[in-house]
Amino acid sequence: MKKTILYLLSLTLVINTILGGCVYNPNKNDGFLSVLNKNETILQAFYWEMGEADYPEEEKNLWCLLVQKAPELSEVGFTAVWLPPANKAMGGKRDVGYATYDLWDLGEFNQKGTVRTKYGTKEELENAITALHNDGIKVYYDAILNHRMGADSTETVKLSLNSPDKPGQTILAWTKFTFPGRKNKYSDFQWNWQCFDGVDWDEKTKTSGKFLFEGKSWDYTFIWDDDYLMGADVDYENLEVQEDVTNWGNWIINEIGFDGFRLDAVKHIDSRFINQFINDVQKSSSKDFFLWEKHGLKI
Ligand SMILES: [Ca+2]
Ligand SMILES: [Ca+2]
Ligand SMILES: [Ca+2]
Repeated sequence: MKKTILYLLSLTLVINTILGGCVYNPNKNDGFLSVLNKNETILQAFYWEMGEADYPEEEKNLWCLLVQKAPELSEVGFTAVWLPPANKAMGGKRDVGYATYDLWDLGEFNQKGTVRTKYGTKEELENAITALHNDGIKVYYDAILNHRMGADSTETVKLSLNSPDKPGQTILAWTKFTFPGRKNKYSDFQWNWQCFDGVDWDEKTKTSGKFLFEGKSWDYTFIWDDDYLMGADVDYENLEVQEDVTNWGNWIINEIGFDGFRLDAVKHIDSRFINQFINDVQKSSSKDFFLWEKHGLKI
């Protein structure tokens, strides 16, 4: 067996037992957790490392590597791969992908100083999905929906009297996302402070805190008052936000070809929206798509 495959195997998250109780199948009428077929095995096809200096040469282009390795992955028994967040993130091509900037940019537009993401271009990603499917392997998207980072510009925003920090004061928040490189392709929705509940940074005074915007309230989460995690926290009570993110989910499954999602930080996202997102995306597709959250899906 080749060295690279051994290396990938060493990174494998074999979830037969780990995830036994954490899988949600929206097609099940009972709505309860279902258990994976015991022969299903997911490969976590990436690891967390910032920068490029220490990345092995052959793994600098993950999407291309997966095209090459698809037959071997199938041969050794993997039935699915968990890919890293494939969208453009704040740190451009050095970003592992969790600092979501633009969900609609899968390495296609010159944004954040690069067209490609850390893992390659959109075309290379689509080639990887095709190759993996051809070898009978399903492909899951690591969806980072809780927050946005790397806004294109700031806005002056008044804080709620209920804000944990600086109640009633005004801050300068990084909340304006216009995606100038994408030029409204796929979606013409542009984000401003009203798409968020709050942020953790005041650019005016260069201070950090937990800032809740005026007229906003933290979303309803599984654990009370657990909405805020980091960055510009998305307001899933905003109907336009709901529509754009749901459209994106439909696109990822039906146009790009993914077979499911790993939902990042789902306990920090409005539970009502997550339920609706799952149901809407499932309704849009004939696939029985797959969902999980690393620490247990709480919906
Ligand atoms: Ca809210
Ligand atoms: Ca949140
Ligand atoms: Ca929120």
